[in-house]
Amino acid sequence: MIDSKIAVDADRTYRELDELAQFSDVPAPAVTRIVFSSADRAARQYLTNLFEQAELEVRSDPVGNLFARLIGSEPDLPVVGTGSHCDAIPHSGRYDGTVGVLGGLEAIRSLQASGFRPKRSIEVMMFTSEEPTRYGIGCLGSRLMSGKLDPIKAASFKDNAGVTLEQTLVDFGCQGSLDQVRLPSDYYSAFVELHIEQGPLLEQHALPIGVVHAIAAPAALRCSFTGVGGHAGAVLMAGRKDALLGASELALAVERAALEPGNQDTVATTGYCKVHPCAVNSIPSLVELEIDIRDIDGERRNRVLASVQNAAQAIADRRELTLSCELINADPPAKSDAKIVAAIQESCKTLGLPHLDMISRAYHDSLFMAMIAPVAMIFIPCHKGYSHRPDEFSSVDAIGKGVEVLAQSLAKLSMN
Ligand code: HGY
Ligand code: MN
Ligand code: MN
Repeated sequence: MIDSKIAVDADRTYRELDELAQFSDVPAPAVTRIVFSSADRAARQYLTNLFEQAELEVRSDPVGNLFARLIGSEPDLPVVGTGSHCDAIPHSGRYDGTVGVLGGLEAIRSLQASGFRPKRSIEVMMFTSEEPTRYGIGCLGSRLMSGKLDPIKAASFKDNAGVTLEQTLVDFGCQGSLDQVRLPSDYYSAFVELHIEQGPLLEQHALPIGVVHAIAAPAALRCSFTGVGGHAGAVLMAGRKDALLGASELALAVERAALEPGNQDTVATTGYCKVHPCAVNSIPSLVELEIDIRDIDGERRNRVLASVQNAAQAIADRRELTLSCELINADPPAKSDAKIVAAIQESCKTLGLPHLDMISRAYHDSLFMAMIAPVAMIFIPCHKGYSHRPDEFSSVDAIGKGVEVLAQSLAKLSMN
């Protein structure tokens, strides 16, 4: 039987979140921690030290996913997993992802301290490269674990400096080849991810816990327009082929395409724009955009995707620009598993914590873990829903409650 009050040390976790935030390429309160950067390397070492201090069995795989396991009484059974990511997009916050890694560790430590011995081993993970910053595609580590990303294709991914993932992994000291990352489908019996909501609903409803029933379907496009460069003063307006004007029209077309279905669950963003040669007195000859399109309804998302691709071609034709349009990813939405949802809801009840049943508009590694295991997510409130911003904030109380629910849920699932 599980003790209803497993003592979680939320203050310790909060301190660790602040310590982890120091590993950043920008000054606090912002955090920038791009995968395989020196800040990422320092963060990984920090986490490994904490995992080892907790006497967990620690390993990393060829793409740098970290695993820390509390061995159960029946160690050969499929494992109960938890975890999230620690990479952070430029100028973002300290709680996105990290709450799921350090919160998962704290849940395990609190179970250990309570004397609870799981039947199934419980494992906390840190996924490599959940953010798309370096390679343009999110969830690199969990995609490879789920078998949804071809390891040969992944090895050839290049960053903005033109360095392949394969070379970066060698330089970073990762061992093995990417085809060894894929997990067997019975590796996990359950996977539960704790994460800040990255939306305002829990705070608006003054509720401490969200139980996630589905994760929206993300898609990303890379579109580049090639025009004709030239002197900003000497080239007359007539006949110009300005690549940035084509890109600007496309960004507005992306907004129109997202609004057209008239459903709040359809969102699209042009978050990346690279202009060449990027000089005030030179006509842009090449502009590259990255476009993010999501919806909880996969079909509706695909219609928006198609309309953006059509708009891009029409703009290129009308402005006599050359278009290249690459689909980076178009993933299906994920549904949580009813059993895992029930375990989380029961844990909330045991702890007397009201919860909100909700969907996740952000994607998470659970989107891909859902392809190889029954998953669900636990959300905690963050201030005004702010995320991917330096003023991202979640309180020690909110995090403590989330870890308590996680600990109870992991304990339940490890005894099934
Ligand atoms: O973009 C996302 O949804 C996640 O935060 N990477
Ligand atoms: Mn994020
Ligand atoms: Mn995240």
